[in-house]
Amino acid sequence: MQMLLRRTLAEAQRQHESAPDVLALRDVLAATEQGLEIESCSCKAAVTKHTYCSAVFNRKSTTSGYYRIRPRADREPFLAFCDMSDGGGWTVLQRRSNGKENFNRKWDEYKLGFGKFQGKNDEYWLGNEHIHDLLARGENSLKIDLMDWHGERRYAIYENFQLASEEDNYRLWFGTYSGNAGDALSGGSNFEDQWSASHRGMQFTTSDKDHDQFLTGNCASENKGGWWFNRCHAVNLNGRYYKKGRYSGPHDDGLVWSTWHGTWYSLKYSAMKIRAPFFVDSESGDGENSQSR
Ligand SMILES: [Ca+2]
Repeated sequence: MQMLLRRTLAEAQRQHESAPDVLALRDVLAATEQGLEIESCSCKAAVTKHTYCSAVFNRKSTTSGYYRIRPRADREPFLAFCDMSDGGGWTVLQRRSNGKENFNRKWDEYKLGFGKFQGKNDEYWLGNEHIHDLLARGENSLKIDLMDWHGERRYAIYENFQLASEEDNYRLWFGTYSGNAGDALSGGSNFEDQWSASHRGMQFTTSDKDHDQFLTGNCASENKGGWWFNRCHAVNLNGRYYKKGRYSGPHDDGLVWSTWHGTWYSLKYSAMKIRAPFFVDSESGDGENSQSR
């Protein structure tokens, strides 16, 4: 089986087959070599075909929806939304779209994941443990899709997105930025902002587990959601969902991407999604997201 896959992969690469096909084969091969399983299910109506999730992707025949994936053979499979638009092959880690889900939650809920895994716009957090396991499989790019209350869309891509294990409190790492939303994860344009608000190298903080750099308080308590807080943030996609955009209050606790609309504007939509960098190189990243599809 592995021999056959290797041969097929080599053949595909020789013939410059489309990136998704090559990647799919590479993933399947890697999975079988590591003894891992990647399976799919027909759990909900959104899944119309029995196919692999990120492993087997075919732009023409694969449908976005919830698939059961299993990055580690010694752990149970779990549901995640596979975004087959926007170049395809994306595993969605987080989505905000309507404010129906409560994101002001504790460590264990962020660890294991929460939300609704049914409709294509349902809000959820995949879970730090699942995200860590997915990222441990190989290099990944993170793409963040954003939309404001006028329907305008922006995006940010970060290469080499990584998450440490729980022992290191899911410490965040990411590489080079590209996109049109601004490099808010790095904290903003000036040194002072970066010192206080860059999320690079930060551990995850929730209201019940404080690992931020804010010595006299807890950023997650102030900002109503778990995140890789510094002192405190330039980005908080897990903040409060305000239904108008501009908001005010004692803390800038909205769904924030500071380099686009500032910290006192709460966005209408966000999605965090990952895939192998091979895909990103072959696509320019058009800023689209799957929300209207
Ligand atoms: Ca603190």
